[in-house]
Amino acid sequence: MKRTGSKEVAWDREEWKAGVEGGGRREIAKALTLVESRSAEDRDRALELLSVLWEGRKGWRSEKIGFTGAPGAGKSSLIGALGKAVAERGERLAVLCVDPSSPLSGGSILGDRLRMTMLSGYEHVFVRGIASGNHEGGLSRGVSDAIVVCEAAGFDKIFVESGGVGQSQTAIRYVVDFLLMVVSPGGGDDVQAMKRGLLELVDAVAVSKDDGVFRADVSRTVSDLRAMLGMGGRDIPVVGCSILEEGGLEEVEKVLEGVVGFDEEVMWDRMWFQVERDVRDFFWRELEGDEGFRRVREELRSRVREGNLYPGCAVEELCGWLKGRGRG
Ligand SMILES: Nc1nc2c(ncn2[C@@H]2O[C@H](COP(=O)(O)OP(=O)(O)OP(=O)(O)O)[C@@H](O)[C@H]2O)c(=O)[nH]1
Ligand SMILES: [Mg+2]
Repeated sequence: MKRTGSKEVAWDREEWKAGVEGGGRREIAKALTLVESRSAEDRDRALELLSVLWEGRKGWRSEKIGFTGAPGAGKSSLIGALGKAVAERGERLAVLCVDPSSPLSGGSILGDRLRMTMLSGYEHVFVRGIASGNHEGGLSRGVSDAIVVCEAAGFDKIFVESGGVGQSQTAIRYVVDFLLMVVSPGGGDDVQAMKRGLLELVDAVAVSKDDGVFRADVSRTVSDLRAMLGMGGRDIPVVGCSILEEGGLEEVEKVLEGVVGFDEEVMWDRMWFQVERDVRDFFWRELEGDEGFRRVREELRSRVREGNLYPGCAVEELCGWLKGRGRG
């Protein structure tokens, strides 16, 4: 494969594979930049690389833990504290921080969002911001690809911090083995999470900032959450913790040990779910690019809005229009 510009870069996927599998920081970073790239040529190469890495997956054993929750909930702080404990035990840790809002920033978004300076001194800890949603496959494809690179690189644990808003809070469900939700005390995060269905997706909840003036709010939030979960018949751990006073961190670690022995079948189902969802999203985006479709959709939407059309009939009409379009 040759590049037609002035800069001709030799592409040797076996060399890249060996680099990633060798676990070198620079090689891993380079591979992550490649899988994030928006260019079509890079995408071809990225998929080649991911495919050869994927062939070796039988030997992988990274535990993948996701951290989700509203902006400012304390995700990064908790990752920093837990990561430090992991690093002190000598385990290799990769931290991926998903930033859907700035797909072009690549690895440079660390700084503000990641308060993980406590991890910077460890040779065997790799921290990186990753862009998502910049090629076919939407939000979590980019994260999945980055995780495959990290798994191939042999990390014992991979922590993934979700973007704090909207879809990105839930999208990581499908790429991790265990999903922890971090909740700020007393701010109504818990109620929001329930309304949005996020509580149904997580494996455990950590209520942050269990220190100083927040302490009473934390214990109230913990019991509210337990009550809410109980009503839904869900019995998942809810623990309070503090980064400031380092309280409750061992409890959180214990909860995360639930990752061991996760269900392989569930993982495969999630992986395939992403494939189908990404294809569905592709078709929907294609449709939205069609002027005729947009016109019909807007017309039906207004009729539903004005009370002149039942939503179920709008489905029938839209599908009928699509079938008819196929016949020209
Ligand atoms: N008192 C106290 N403050 C905390 C604790 N954990 C986090 N904070 C503070 O809460 C704020 C947000 O923490 P982050 O860890 O950046 O939160 P985040 O969820 O990663 O935020 P985004 O990445 O922006 O979504 C910071 O000012 C932290 O210092 C805690 O245990 N106790
Ligand atoms: Mg953060």
